[in-house]
Amino acid sequence: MNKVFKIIVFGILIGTSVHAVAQKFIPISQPLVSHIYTADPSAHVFNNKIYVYPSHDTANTTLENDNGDHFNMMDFHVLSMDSIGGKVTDNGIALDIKNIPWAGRQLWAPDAAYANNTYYLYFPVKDKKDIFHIGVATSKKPEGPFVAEPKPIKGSYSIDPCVFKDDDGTFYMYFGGIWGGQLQNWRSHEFDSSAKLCQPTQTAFLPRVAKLNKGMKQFVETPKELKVVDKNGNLFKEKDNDKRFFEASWMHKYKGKYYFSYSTGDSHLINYAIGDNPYGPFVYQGTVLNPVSGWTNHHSIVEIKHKWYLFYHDVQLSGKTHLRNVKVTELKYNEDGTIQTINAYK
Ligand code: FUB
Repeated sequence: MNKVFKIIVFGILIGTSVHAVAQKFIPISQPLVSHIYTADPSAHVFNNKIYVYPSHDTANTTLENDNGDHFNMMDFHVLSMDSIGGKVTDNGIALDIKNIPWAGRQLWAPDAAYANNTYYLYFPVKDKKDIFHIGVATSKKPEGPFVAEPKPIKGSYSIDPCVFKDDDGTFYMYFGGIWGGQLQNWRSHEFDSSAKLCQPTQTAFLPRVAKLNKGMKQFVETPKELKVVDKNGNLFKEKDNDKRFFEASWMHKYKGKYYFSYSTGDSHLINYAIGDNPYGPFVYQGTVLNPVSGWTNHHSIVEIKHKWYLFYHDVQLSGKTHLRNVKVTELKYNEDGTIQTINAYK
């Protein structure tokens, strides 16, 4: 464990917030924009330009709780830039919750994809019964504005979609998140409002994956569990909360291998596991990003002009859990394909 990480963990143990501890250190990168609060950055390169699809955090009076009610977002803005370190453009409102016919509240972390001469924006939002599903909206331009489909994707549930295009052109959606993300309510393919979180010795909840159809607006299969296992092939237990999946799936491919990365939520890490195909199993490798200031940790990993980058967020601008700011830093691989762990503070 490096020094900064040890101190942050110590801070958590003695009850000091991650923010208060991390704030004493110098951030390795600065917010991409500071005129609005942004989080959960899903980055893509479209037409040689970098597009970042973040959540748009807004100030509200909702009290902070474990369900994440204080993350009460109302719209999306797409950010774009020609190069890393270059000028960042906020392209204005790309999709407003009031234009999503089935939406109730809380527009959470989105992702985007390009196919069929169309840009697709995927987003989780609670429906009018307060149940998260994943929706899709389309545009002819990567920055939108996007037009939402009248209903959520059939068979979708929970939060944090990541849409990954494999080399053969097939698209897969990875998704799910426990606690406020409601994955615990979907042990079967029906919502169970009485469902409970796992006990410490039970096998932890697993992320989900489903292949998308050619039209990009439906699954072609019932979502499957994605196995993340240790080096002996064992699934993690809930008590292994510094390793098990919590939310914020991301998939990328490096030298022919599939890298599934995710947030561990209440232990605040971005971890990763490697597999040989899009469905896994994925073997746990370690940590991509140590805890950042704020409670949540959420990321994307993208290749841009032969270098790899980690997009992430912290709360440098506000010091408040639900008012975050997106950032980017370079990500490096070791010769054996493992990822060099990033500390967001010096
Ligand atoms: O932004 C709301 C939620 O916080 C996201 O969906 C999670 O991944 C966490 O970052």
